[in-house]
Amino acid sequence: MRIKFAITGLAAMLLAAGAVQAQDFKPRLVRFGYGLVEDSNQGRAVRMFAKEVEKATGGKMKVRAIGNASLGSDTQMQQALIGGAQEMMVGSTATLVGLAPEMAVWDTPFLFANTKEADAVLDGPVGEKVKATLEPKGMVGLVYWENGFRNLTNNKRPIAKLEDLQDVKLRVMQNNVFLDSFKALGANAVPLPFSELFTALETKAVDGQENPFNTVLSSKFYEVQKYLTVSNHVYSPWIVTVSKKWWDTLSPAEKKVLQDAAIKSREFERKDTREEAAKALAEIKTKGMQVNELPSAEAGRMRDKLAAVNAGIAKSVGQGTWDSVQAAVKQARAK
Ligand code: TF8
Repeated sequence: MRIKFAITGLAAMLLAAGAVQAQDFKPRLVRFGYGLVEDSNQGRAVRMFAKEVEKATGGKMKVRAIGNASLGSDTQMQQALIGGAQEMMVGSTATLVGLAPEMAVWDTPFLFANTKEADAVLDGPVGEKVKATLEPKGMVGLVYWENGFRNLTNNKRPIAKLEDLQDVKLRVMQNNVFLDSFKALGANAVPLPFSELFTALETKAVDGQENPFNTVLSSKFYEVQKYLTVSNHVYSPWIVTVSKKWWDTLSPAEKKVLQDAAIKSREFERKDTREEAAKALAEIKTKGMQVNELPSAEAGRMRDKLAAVNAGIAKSVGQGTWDSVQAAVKQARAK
């Protein structure tokens, strides 16, 4: 009798535990879109995130990683998230500026001197505050990922001084800070979605572009670009976002799984990106690109030219946010 009772009790307990789990995790499909190719730092991190979520939900929540901008450019995917037609994406904060103006603060040229500063500021209170501005717009920001410091490539000439940017038809992200920055530097800046960039370079519709080493490699820009100039002119991050419409249908346990997996993916992604970037320059050279470093005096001249752009960013993100970011950078730099 006793044993039977114990067994029934155990069975009841197991059933109850199962019921809790079934309630916490509904079968769900997460379409997670991104713009780069599958074999890229972006693709690897999305797949890592997918595995984490599936493991944590016992396979209840399935994450389908959809790369190559197959679900659309960054801005198209953002609209799909807002409308609830797509659950998740990762893309540049720069492409969110039209919706969430404060994101423009991350496009400030020469804002961070190194990744330590970037991590501290983005993961700190002001990074959180800027991320939170997405919610009223219909998206929930989970974490920032590293895209990397951006460098110039083009087919006209090595950029050894400010004047070398003159008349270079340079593709920029679809964002006024990038447009204004490169116009101020004398380039002929042309905004284009990333998904159209390779073709634009190949057909010579534009002469050049700017992106981190990792992307120059993964997107094979070396096939259509001759010169690479190490300029590190801006660190403009990626951000992982969720459809707010969909987020609101999730249980607290499901939200926690996504948040925890996002943090794990951030650590994985930054490490992976940095390891790849450290080896990238040598590989870019073997692919035949001619590489030069932008002399620091010339970077300084560029900074001077960008004073008015910086003032414009401060105005559009609000002086409070601008000052908080500057203070956070200063604090990180002092550490
Ligand atoms: C760019 C960005 C891209 C990202 C990516 C498609 O140049 O650096 O890497 O937007 O998510 O557009």
